[in-house]
Amino acid sequence: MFKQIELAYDFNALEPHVDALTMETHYLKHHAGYTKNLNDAATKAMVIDLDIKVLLSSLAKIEDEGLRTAIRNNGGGYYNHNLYFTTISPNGKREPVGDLAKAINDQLSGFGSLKEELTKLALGRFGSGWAWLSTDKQGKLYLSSTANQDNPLMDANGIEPILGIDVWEHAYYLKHKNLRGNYVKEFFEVIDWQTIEENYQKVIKGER
Ligand code: MN3
Repeated sequence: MFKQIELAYDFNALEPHVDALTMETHYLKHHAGYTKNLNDAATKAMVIDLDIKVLLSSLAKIEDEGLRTAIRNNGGGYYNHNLYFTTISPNGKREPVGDLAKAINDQLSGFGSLKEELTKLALGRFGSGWAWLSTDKQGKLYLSSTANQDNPLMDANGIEPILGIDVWEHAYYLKHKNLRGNYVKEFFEVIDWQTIEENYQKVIKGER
């Protein structure tokens, strides 16, 4: 069984940057839905006991096309939101820390430039999708965006996301309507870079 992560904060804890109704709907409806649908499809495909990362990086092994698509969409939705909801918090570090901060400075010309590039990817994604900061096991950073609930794990090339910005309209429409740029700007105000540094360490130490 795949289990939705528990939130470490209340739905209203990220106000005024992310509103309580968006948080509640996103977690209790969208994320819970992906989780349930993943469990249903993974049970039928007999992959319910696999690690989610292994499952997402080996989708081609699922022979039934309908189940493969269901697991890609809902497994992506499950994993992506487990990451999303843990990388935001009401009182986290608002700037990169530790080895990740150094890597961002060395490889991506610093935090300002990272923010700019990620924002560009988030706003440039047509329709629904995600913008990602990822790393490989050597600590090399990558910026990318994907459509739908796809993510960098699905490329099966050893690159793992450590931060994802959800740009589906359900992530911002209740508060920001069509203004995705306002949402992305506010989202940076609730990112917890301590958690993302921990994600980075887990990948380079092979613990994820
Ligand atoms: Mn979402």
